[in-house]
Amino acid sequence: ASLVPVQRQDTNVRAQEIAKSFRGYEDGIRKKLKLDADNRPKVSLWGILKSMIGKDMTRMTLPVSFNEPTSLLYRVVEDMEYTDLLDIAADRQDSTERLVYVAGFAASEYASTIGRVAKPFNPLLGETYEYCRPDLGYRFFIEQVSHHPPVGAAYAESPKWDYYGESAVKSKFYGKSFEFNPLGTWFLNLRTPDGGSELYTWKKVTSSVVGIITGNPTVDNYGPMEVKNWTTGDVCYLDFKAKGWKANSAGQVTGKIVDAAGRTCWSVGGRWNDKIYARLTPGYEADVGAASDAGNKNPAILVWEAHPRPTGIPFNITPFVVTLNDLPDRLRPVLPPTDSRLRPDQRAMEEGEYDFAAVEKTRVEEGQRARRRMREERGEEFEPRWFRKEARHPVTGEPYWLFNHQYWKVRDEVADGKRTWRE
Ligand code: CLR
Repeated sequence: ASLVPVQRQDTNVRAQEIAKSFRGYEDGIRKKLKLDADNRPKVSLWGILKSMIGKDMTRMTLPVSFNEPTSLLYRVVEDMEYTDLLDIAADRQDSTERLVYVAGFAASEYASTIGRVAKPFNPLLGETYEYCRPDLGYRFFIEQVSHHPPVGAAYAESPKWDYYGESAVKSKFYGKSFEFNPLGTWFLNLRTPDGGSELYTWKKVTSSVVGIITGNPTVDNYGPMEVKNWTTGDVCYLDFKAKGWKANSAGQVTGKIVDAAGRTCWSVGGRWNDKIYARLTPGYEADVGAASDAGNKNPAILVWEAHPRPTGIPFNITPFVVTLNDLPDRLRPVLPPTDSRLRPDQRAMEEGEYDFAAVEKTRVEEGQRARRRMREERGEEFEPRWFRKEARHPVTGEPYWLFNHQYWKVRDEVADGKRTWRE
């Protein structure tokens, strides 16, 4: 018998497999954009939007100066900024403690929304994006599988976990606010220290832009979130509170973890724009936060803390987002022609060439319409290349996008010079 614990054997094999995809990322992450300041023309959001009440964002034509140099695909990868929480979760012996960190991860996905009142580019049908982090040990892949409504299907892999799901957002402009309601479920497969694995799911809360009429637009995130461990039956209930009138009311999150027997074990609290704490509260629920903690025998533990947000990065993006649209010379030859990094309009936007970005955006979107007409003439339906819609998830029973696991295999062969992406 081997002395290596089961999970360690398995994680080593996975780590080696994933590391094959790191070819092209040898130069490390990008620290800076070419541009020092974005100089976008300042236009009033309300001036443009007031005639569009009741519409959803996909039906609006907005000047390109309302865009940021990201796309809806990039906005999904942004969720991967704090995957260290998933690595921590995977190493915990106790399932409720694992849930503390998984829930912390789910809440961390909102930190980067602050100050980002700008429209990401709409991905083209069949557009793909890959993102590897050799330093953090994961690879991520997403494909735009539907255009109307826009849907992206994603699959991320790390030695100790897989994270997958669909990003489909219903949006509506109400005048007072612009609401973004994510519909898809996110799935997390976590490999536990005993060699087993657990399935967690959650759905995203609502994002909204408020303060449009008063000329001070800000992003808020609010609503209930249920992070469920389907394997053990533990559930974390989080409540993202809508921002009130008080200046310091933004970002509040409270919640609790209840085990399969219905017993509360942890209380959770903090802010999605700052820190999340948890406190062991067996059989009861309590306030959590550094301040409420003096003299408590179960002090709150800091679960998550937002990375610093240096000012002065163009478009108000985060340092993590700066790394996304990077196209190092070594990566270019292994990317498929569908990769977002090759989109000329997004590249032009990032480099401050707004007029050129607008021209290129129109051009690539016309190409997309031509391809659709061609399919219609031939009586063909678009089929995603890397995902397939399944009617029932084996555990939760809901429809979901099944990754065919071919992308990274094909990429390896392309990198070895054995084939091209088109074959
Ligand atoms: C929320 C989390 C989801 C993915 C997602 C999709 C659409 C995003 C939304 C998130 C956050 C808010 C968002 C929205 C698209 C446009 C909107 C970025 C990331 C901004 C704030 C709207 C700006 C106003 C325009 C009219 C200029 O998993």
